Amino acid sequence: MIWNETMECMSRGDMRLLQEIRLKKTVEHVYHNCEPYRKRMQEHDVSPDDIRKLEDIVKLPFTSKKDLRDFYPYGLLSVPISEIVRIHASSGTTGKPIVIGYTRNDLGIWSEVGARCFTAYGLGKNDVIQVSYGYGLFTGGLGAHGAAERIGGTVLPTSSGNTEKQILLMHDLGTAGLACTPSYALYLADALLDSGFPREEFQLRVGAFGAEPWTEGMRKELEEKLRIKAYDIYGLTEIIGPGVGHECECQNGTHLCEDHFLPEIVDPETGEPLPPGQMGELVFSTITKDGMPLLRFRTRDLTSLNYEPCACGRTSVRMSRILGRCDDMLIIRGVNVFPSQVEAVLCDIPQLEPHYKIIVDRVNNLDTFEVEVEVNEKYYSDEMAKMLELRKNIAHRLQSVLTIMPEVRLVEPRSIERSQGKAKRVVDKRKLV
Ligand code: DLL
Repeated sequence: MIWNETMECMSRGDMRLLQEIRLKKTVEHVYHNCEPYRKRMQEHDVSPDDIRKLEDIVKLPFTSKKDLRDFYPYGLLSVPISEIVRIHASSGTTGKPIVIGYTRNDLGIWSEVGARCFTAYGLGKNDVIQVSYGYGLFTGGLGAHGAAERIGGTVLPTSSGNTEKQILLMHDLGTAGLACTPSYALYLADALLDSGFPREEFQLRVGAFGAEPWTEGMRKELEEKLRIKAYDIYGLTEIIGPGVGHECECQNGTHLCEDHFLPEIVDPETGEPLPPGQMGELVFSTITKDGMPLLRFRTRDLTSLNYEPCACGRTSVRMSRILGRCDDMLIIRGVNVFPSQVEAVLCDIPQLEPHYKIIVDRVNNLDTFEVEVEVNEKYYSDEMAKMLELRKNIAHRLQSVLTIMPEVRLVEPRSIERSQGKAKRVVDKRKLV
């Protein structure tokens, strides 16, 4: 099923024209309404008049997470704050989050692209859709929620966690669509098997899984264990949230909603554009948003684009699975974590040495997250209560910045291996099967 045939099945020529018109309009909008963009464009000697064809996009400077941090919190808004009706946020590379403002129109675009996703998965108004992405500043919960409401589905806003209750509600209320991270879905799959409810008593048909990288192996496992079709949903806070792209019944690439988000692939080192099919860094320009449009935003996600029409009838470009990132961001239980955020917190605690390790693993399909840190000589003691108190304090401080709590291990001074070259502080033992 296709939600918006006009947009999703438009000829490539018409799509280019539409993108061109929308890109020009957005460039005008940010130039006249957002000072940092205007300044940056002037520095690059480019004005809105220079953007006539799609190819001219390369004249525009890139935007990065750093810009969002430098102009935190509202500097990159292109409308007065009175027009902003919602704020979401995701991790920045340091303690401060990246903040995105949405106008009412932006929220409408978001639910529209979300509706395209859920419709492509075969969900509709007769379906109960359980949203087990976290609600709050993270875009997963409210994003999937808006999409499910837009198609007229019955939303079950369970948020993440409380697994037993998730299974009970899934069973009793007849959930047909489950939206959560693929790793949480694997966890739920085991919980479902353990619940004692016979599988036939569930109505579950479809999963909308994203917010972290996953593989064909994980898809197979999820589809077998849950007896569903497992579909990819892609998105990022800076651009809008979940719904930037989605799979269709062919499960052969993630269709991007390119009438709203114009994609490019560039060489992550040089920033030079790469031809279709080549692997590189995904870059997006939002071409319809009002509140905080971003031009040429470097996602740091590695993928490639395929412009061939799809057997489902859609003509929209498809991206291959996200292969990884070209920065050091970790995604732990769906939450973005930068090692630099951990470091900033640890360095702020006087009882600690700046020697630490971040250890991530996956046990029973759930990510584990451990921070090992050296206590300084003056403070290190075998007084248990003192060490426990310190450990608790560190865990809470990390949680308040990262939103997830690591297991903290305090170790003796000078016990973490020193490196000769670049310190290897992150040990990611997860194997994406
Ligand atoms: O994760 C938005 C989202 C929520 C997408 C729910 C899908 C479902 P952020 O927290 O800003 O936003 O994280 C964005 O997560 O740049 C990718 O690295 C990664 N990511 C998101 N979706 C996928 C996916 C949300 N389907 C970052 N496959 C992105 C692989 C994904 N990685």
